[in-house]
Amino acid sequence: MDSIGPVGLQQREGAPGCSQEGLPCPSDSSELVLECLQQFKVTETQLQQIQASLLGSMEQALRGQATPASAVRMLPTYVGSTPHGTEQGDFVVLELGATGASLRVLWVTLMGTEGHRMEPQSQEFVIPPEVMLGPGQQLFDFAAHCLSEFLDALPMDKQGLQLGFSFSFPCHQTGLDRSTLISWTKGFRCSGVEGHDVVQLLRDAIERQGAYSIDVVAVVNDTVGTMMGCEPGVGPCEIGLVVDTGTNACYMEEARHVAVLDEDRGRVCISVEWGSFSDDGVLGPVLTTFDHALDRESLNPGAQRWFEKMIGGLYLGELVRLVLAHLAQRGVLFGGCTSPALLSRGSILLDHVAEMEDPLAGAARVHALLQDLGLSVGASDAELVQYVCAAVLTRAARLCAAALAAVLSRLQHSREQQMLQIAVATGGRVFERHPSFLSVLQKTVMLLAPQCDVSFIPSVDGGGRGVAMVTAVAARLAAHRRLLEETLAPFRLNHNQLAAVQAQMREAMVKGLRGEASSLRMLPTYVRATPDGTERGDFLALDLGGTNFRVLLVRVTAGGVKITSQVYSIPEDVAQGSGQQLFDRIVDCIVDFQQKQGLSGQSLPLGFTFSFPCRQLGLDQGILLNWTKGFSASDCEGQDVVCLLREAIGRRQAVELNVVAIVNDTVGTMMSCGYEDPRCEVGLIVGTGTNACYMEELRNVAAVAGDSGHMCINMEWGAFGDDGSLDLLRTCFDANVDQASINPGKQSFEKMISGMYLGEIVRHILLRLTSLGVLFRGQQTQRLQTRDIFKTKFLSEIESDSLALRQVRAILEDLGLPLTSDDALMVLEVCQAVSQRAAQLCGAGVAAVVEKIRENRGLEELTVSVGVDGTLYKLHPHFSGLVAATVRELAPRCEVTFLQSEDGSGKGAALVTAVACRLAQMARV
Ligand code: 0WK
Ligand code: BGC
Ligand code: BGC
Repeated sequence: MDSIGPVGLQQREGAPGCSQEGLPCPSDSSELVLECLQQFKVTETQLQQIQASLLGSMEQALRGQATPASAVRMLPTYVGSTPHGTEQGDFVVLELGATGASLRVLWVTLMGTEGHRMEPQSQEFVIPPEVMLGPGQQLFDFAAHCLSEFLDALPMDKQGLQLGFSFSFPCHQTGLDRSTLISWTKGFRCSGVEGHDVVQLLRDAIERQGAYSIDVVAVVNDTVGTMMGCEPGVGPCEIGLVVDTGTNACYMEEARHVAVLDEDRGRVCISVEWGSFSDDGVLGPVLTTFDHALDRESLNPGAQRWFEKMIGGLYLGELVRLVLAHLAQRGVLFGGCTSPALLSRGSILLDHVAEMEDPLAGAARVHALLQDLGLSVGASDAELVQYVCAAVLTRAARLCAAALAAVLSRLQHSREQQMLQIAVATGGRVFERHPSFLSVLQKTVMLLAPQCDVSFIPSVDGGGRGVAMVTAVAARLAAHRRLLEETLAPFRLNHNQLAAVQAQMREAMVKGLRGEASSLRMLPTYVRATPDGTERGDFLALDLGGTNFRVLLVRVTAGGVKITSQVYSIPEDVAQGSGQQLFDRIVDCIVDFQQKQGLSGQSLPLGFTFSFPCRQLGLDQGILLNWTKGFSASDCEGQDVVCLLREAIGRRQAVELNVVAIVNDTVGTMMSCGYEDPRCEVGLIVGTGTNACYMEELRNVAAVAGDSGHMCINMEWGAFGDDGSLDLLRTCFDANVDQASINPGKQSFEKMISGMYLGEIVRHILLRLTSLGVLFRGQQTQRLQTRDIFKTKFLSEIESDSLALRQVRAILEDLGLPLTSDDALMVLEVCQAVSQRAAQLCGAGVAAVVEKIRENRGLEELTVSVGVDGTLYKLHPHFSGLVAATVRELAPRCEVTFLQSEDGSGKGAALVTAVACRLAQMARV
């Protein structure tokens, strides 16, 4: 294979185009040809060096380390799996760039696993040179024209056409249907395309053509189409190798090794783009003067791409021509005579080389072809010319083998496999036309990658079927994305919808304050002022209604507030048991706390944060209107809970407690933050439940006598919309959650916002998307059918920016959900949609409150602070930011500061108690 033998030569002195040098004798000619072709000989060592350097460049690019221009690009293709064989449907495929100056349109019918294989229908269109070098719009219009010409001729129904675009140039893909051209190769150089999304350019051209509505759902590199087109029976090909006008390969890489993708599971197809490999260090020694000459006159001189220019079919013919011209000018061939054709670029094409190289018909063809080039072919010329063809071809095949061996080594690395058995799908006319190319390639690969058992599977239709496979997958994913968008659309609230919620809430506030029918009860709390800093003393505080029940000792001194607290649990059976049981449990905890804090026997003033709707008749009187948040203890609703507590204390011997105040957690939170910031006049809770309170003008509070001063109003906005005013926004998922709750029809606003419900809303959406086949391959799992299995805290975890998709998958897998990376992405989007709606609705509520305060005071601008507490608000990565943004949008004349309460509302309850004690003190003196 390495040795190239000599044959006889003719002589002609002084004729134009003939060399003036003395003509060598025949035997010398063949020596001279051999000497000339020597430089096309690439040694095994050189091939191993090229293999190693290419492998190094591949791994550098995978790690996302900036690689010099002359390296491979390693471009992710968003193809994550080899075909399942389940793909079905009719697809149009447009191939541009694989075979140089022609494009091909195919109609491919995939029959899935059951059906037999249908032969694609196709048509090839030659691209005029001025189109390959002209404005990009012209090229894409030409493509759209060919598409409609092809479809016109087809008898099929052409509704809902889905197209896969095989675009064989280096592109940065950001999705299966989004791909930006990096740079043209292979004789193309249209303007206005590099740096642009070629799918959009094709969509625009099809639109301009206006003949057919075609949905371009996928763009694929030809190597990927070749790999995906591999006959399923043969076993999945995991490498796609193309040698046509250009050359390139793709392969299935472990996703975790691709730095630009935050994936840790599964595989992704990488387009190596080895055409741009030009490491002078290892390629310099094998580059010939002919390669340099070819590069100088190429469309992209110096663009390096040495590798492609030594292997790609667009260049092989030219290399042969340059060698023949050189040998002719040296008098070694064709009697030392050249011809204008021999001296003109591109006169020897890939097909010519294939014909001339053909061991059977070759010699005769050589004569015919060279005569067509105006050359007089001597006896030995034909054989010498075949040597030249074989030398150029052999080098190309061996270099290609070195590159393929690099990919095989990479696969051995990434799969930690010593022995690798793999199938390579091959495509391109160099394979089809030059039988020796594959055999040289195979032999050289066995030499360079002896531990790899490689089978070469010629692609049957140039990858058209493979592109249709990818298009089928893309179509399925696009359909899933559409179903996801349709499902989540009702959660995407626009400005007008939010402004409507704000206005409806404002209206409900006014009606509630007037005591008219309203879903907002607007309950007076008998807290008339926020703390003024003069409060002092030790106070006990209870905090019931959130995630945890807490007992606190609050010491208020001149130096500030010192809190000692203990968290106790309220088991569900107690929260949903008898009222007596619940309040006895509360007193047990108090006694336990007093013992631990050495307070036994002391009767400290006690403030009771009771986070449920209570109609207060005074600071220490609160009639429970109805339970919320999973509480339903009997014999409490309609009762004064302060009495219930005192009765429980009474039932417990030797316990003295002085219950001074009952406050809602919103009020406690406002007071607690108001102690630090006197502008804090609003309290907001977004935790298990949600609610808000604010300082209203007493004159506006019909239920309480007096026209001056303020009264803190507990809005109980959780119930907003219970009158149906939110029905336009409520989704079927909200209805599912409401029906399954222990208080259906109640707390509508709360059930769209708060932590007790968001996880359930997400779970119901996931169930729907699974039933639509969009998620988890349509497999409903027992786990996902389980109530409350999807905790709201998962939303906070899944949506945290620092969490890579893989961690999202880990959370979901712990839930026993069989998911793919696309599934994880969709679950993330579902969580985002649900939490975003919750935050926006909450923001619309706060905007209504601060605007009310501003207008109450007839102010142009209002500066106010809002004290906030609640696990969802505090832990969710984006919730607080979205609330603030919505308030800025809906209440632009209010400067609102959100203060996260550090000590919870227990401190606030103690401060309310302290104020009450101070006022009582003053009243006594
Ligand atoms: C902490 C407060 C408490 C309130 C709770 C709400 O001290 O009064 O009820 O926040 O948040 P959750 O615990 O329901 O998330
Ligand atoms: C392109 C590749 C393509 C190869 C084979 C090269 O010029 O950069 O994207 O796969 O040709 O067609
Ligand atoms: C209760 C409110 C409470 C809110 C936050 C709601 O369910 O009705 O009273 O403020 O939860 O805890």
